[in-house]
Amino acid sequence: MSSAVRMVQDEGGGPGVLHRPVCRVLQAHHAQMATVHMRDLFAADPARFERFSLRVGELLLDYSKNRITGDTMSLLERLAEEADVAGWRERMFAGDKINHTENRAVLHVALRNRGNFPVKVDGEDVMPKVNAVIERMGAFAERVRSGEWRGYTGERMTDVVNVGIGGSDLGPQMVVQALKPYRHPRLKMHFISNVDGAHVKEALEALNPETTLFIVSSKTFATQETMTNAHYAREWFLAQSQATGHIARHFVAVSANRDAVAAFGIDPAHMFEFWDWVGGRYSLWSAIGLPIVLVVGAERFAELLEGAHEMDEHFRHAPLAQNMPVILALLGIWYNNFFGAESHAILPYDHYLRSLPAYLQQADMESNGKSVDRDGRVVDYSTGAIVWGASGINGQHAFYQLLHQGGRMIPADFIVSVEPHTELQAHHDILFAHFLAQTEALMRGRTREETQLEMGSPEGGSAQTGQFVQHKVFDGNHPSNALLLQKLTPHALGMLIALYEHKIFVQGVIWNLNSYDQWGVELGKQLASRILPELQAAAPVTGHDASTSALINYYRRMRRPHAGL
Ligand code: G6Q
Repeated sequence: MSSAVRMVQDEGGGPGVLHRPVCRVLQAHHAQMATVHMRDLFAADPARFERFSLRVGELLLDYSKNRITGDTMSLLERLAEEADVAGWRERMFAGDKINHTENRAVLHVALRNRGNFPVKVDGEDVMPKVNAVIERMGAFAERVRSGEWRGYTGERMTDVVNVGIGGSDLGPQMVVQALKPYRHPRLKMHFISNVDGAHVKEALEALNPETTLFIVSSKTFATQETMTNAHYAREWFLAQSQATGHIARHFVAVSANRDAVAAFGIDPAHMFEFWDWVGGRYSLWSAIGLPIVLVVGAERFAELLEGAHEMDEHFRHAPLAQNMPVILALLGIWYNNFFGAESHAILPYDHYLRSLPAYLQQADMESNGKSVDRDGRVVDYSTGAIVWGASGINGQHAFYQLLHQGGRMIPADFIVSVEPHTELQAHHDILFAHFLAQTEALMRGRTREETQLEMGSPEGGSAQTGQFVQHKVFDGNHPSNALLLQKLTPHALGMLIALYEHKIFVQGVIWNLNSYDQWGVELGKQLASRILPELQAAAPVTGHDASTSALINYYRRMRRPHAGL
């Protein structure tokens, strides 16, 4: 095992929850389990699926294809207990400022609190303002959807452009894509995030300013990429409409910064508010979800919130041993900290969920990609996994080779719906068969004997000498979870996203991290603001390392002359 993979140390001494006594026991248990093959676990226990699967509403989790026994799960549950997952969970739901480095509560759960029970921040119940914004979003969306809201020439809106990045882009984009079957027939949704001018240019090329509505989505209203694109969009719009007075009908804002919205020229009456206790990557349930409401309507958005709330209730009240987010989190800890797995794959077998891996990549890696614990100490165990993935069925023809025979442990979540959105049942059966085949192959593998037998068969080509047998052997024993949705409805999607949010929360608690700040994104921003004027400077630049200075000077020499210089 490379030293870069920091697992629980034999000799404790360092800080952190992974030095709890139960970790020693887990480590000893890992030593036993390391050589156990799941094939044998299944052979020994016909009830393994019943034992290691769990249903919450329309979501089924089969976690039987993991390298676990009942003992593994009991020990991991003890770890969750010792780390006080239950206590931290209550602190989050109660509005405590668990994001201590920013002195903020973490209350995305309040945004979908469909029970409407009071949630207090600094003694104030936030529910009235949460409900008021949801209502305003619904009313506004209805006006746009019905065609009552008209552009400056009296036309109905046909296109909505969300200008935002990171948490103000990935969530709504993923959900709008996932819920495409529920979309409004007239409104087309576009997302502009990249400050590469090609993104905004290409997106606007096909649009008509008279029928385009812009949502400038930025919590801070100061993000350089978003503001650059928003200003460009404003110029593009004004180039045709000619009057700043028309902006009011074509630009709305989603932000926590009223003054900056007004300074941009958007009427604060057309601003949808959210609050500092909503983290960017947890914000799709807030006004940041406005594109979702516009595309699928207020009722469907409410269903999305209700699904998330159902998962919140499950997470809050189910015992740890039958708690879906807790189970997923503990399995992740098991592989990360005891087997040394470095990454985790998200593999949706659903065309509409193809952006889920990118969404979860931010949710997870920005939350738990940290190595300083809540008490400011550098940890000596590994934390957030590298989350990656893509549409599973396409992945089979691309990167699955490495999953099967690359020799690494890469735990994977397979996500699939029982009922498709199209009437193409034959397609869906094929998709479903492949999902099952992959999880079975990863788990079982194919032994040398089985391979030989197959190669000796007429299909396998008996003429072959057998020198390639080893190439066709699959070790198997690769863990995977299967998450089955009945159908990809707004409700099921809400449950699924909340499931992962809480999984991330639990892992953060066990690793003793603050999952809700993101200091790691700051340094690059700071340096970019220094470098930007240097790119346009008249004299050669020094003062960076030799590489950075040389690259700046190369760019200065080689770029097109700037019109403004
Ligand atoms: C998410 C992060 C980050 C943020 C973007 C956009 O948790 O904080 O992705 O959402 O940087 O920020 P603004 O909404 O302030 O533009």
